[in-house]
Order: sequence, then structure tokens, then C-alpha cells
Amino acid sequence: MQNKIQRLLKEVETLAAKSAQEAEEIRVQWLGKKGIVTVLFDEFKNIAAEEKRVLGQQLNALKTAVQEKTAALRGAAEQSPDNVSGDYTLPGFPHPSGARHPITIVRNEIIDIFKRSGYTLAEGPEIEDDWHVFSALNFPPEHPARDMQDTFFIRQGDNAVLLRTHTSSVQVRKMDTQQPPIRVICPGRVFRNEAISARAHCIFHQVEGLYIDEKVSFADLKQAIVYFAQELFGAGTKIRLRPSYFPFTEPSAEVDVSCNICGGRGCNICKGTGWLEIMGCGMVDPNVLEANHIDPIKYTGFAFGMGVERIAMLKWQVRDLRLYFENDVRFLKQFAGANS
Ligand code: 2NM
Repeated sequence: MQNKIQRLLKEVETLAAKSAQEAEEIRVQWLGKKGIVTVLFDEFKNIAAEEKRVLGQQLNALKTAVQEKTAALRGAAEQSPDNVSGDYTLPGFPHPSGARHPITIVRNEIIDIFKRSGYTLAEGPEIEDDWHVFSALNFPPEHPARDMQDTFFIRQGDNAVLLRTHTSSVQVRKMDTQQPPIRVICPGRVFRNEAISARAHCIFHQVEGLYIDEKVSFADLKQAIVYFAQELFGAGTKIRLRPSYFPFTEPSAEVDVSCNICGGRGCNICKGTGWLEIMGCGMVDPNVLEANHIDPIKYTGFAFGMGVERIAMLKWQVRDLRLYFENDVRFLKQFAGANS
């Protein structure tokens, strides 16, 4: 029986079929109810127990070889240009097309608005050092943001290596290489060691802006933000500024826009206040200019920063920021064709 199996194995290799139907006939001839392999399996039952182990393996190998061969013959016959059995009038298989991620869409929209106002784009590394993320931005040595609780350190100590907690580090690199006028927009991923919730994630996206020139004023900052808010949320959008604090700006403010859901009357999105917080901003602290070799007597500047996930949540009334990271296609599909 062993010899027979070996001979059949060789024969399987030489099998050929001109059509899918021929391939099917071969399959029946070998594997059908009275097929060559089936009969061998019947004979196998009567074989002495000590021979069964080796023979069983060989028989199974033969069966697998026949299955693979007939499937291959059938596949080849179906693909062949001689195969005219298909119905060419049937519609083709649709190719599902992808779409941009909602965070990409909003990020592009924000960038486009600032490009129209004369800003250029700058990008930089996600892995940074202490100087570009903290020291050059007027963070005092004991500032809590430098703490491990907020910052992911790759290496601690004098030559610390860390993941940037904001894209201001890119603006430091810009000030390093260019004297004013500087008008730059910096989008990118940032990292903070925070517990993940519906409102916070340890990785998120920011867009930060910086404008430095002679005689840049707080009024200029306010006008830049009004223009941005009305382009993004619609012509009737109002803004208000609330005093705040950031190490790199003085004075600093938090920016609210009038709630685009209820038109300012108060709803559950704006928690009855009529206002939604969208970003932080301020006049660049003279210490920051000085640390970056820009004359704080000659030049002034403003800066601002926003979280892209937050803006996207407001724009589409998404209540849980985690949806932007899970990539559930049922969620993502809803943004197909949402532009940019
Ligand atoms: C914000 C809020 C306020 C900011 C400051 C700077 C720089 F480089 F000029 F110092 N870049 N970005 C800034 C200011 C960022 O985000 C909430």
C-alpha cells in the first residue's frame, strides 16, 4: 500500500484540467464516494494496527495533496481567459474606499484658516529635550508640568529626553532659526501622562500659533481669534476672553465661543452657559523672547494653542473623545465626505 500511495502522489502532481468542470470531475474521481482516495481509506480499516500510524500519515498527505491540487486546477481554470462561463453583464465588485479621519479633517480645516491669514506651517520632533519643551518657554525649574505625573520621560536627569507635552517646542525651534517677523502654525501630536477618560487622552493633537513682529498688540491677537472662530463656526460666532495663566504668555487668556448648538441661549452642550471653551492664548512673555535670542524691546508677539480633539467634539457633538482613537469603522464612516 505504501508503494501505491507514493505512485499516486506522483500522479497527483501531473493532473491537469482545461476547465473548472474538468477540475471538478478529477476531484470526484479521487475524493468522491467511490474515489481513489476514499477506497484507500476503506482498505486502511483492515490493515494491521502496527502499520496504521505510518500509513495513516501517508494517506492523509495524499488526501491533502489531492485537495490542494484540485482546488488549484479549479482556480486556474476560472481565471483563464478561455473561461467564458462567467456573466460579463453582472456589475463589478465594489471597491470600498476609505475616508479621512475626523481629527485630520478638523486639523486641516484649522490649518487652512490660518494659512489664509498668512501663517506658514512648521513641524518638529515628538521626542524632545527639556530646553525646547520647558526651559526656553519660561517654565520655572519646579513647575508642576515638568513632573513625571504630567510628562512622559524617556530619560530623566540633566540630559532629559521626553515626549513633547505641547507643540510650542516647534515654535522654539522656529525662533532658533529665524528672526521676526515670524508667523507660524504648528500642528502635531502631543503626549501627557493623564488618565484616559471621555474628555482626556494621553495622546492628542494640538495646533499652536505664534506671531512675532514690531508692534504686535493684544488687539491684533483678539482680531486673529475672531477671524478664526467665525471661519470655523460661522459668521455670527462671538468670542469672549477670560483671564488665565500660562508660563509662556503674559497676559494670558482662555477663549470661549458662543455655543453654536443653542445660539447662546444655553443647552446641555454648553452646560447652560451659552459659551464653549476652545483655546488658550496670550502675549508672548518677554522672558521667552529673550531666551530665544529675540529682542523683547524691539519685538512683541502673541501665541495661542488649541486641542484638535476638543474642537472636533464641539463641531460634531461627539461626547466621548475615546471614539477618535478606537477607529471603529462604524464611527469613522460617518465622516466620509465631510471634506478636506
Ligand atoms: C497655548 C496658550 C497660550 C503658546 C506660547 C508659545 C510660545 F512659543 F510663543 F511661547 N507657543 N504657544 C501658547 C500660549 C499656547 O496653548 C493652550
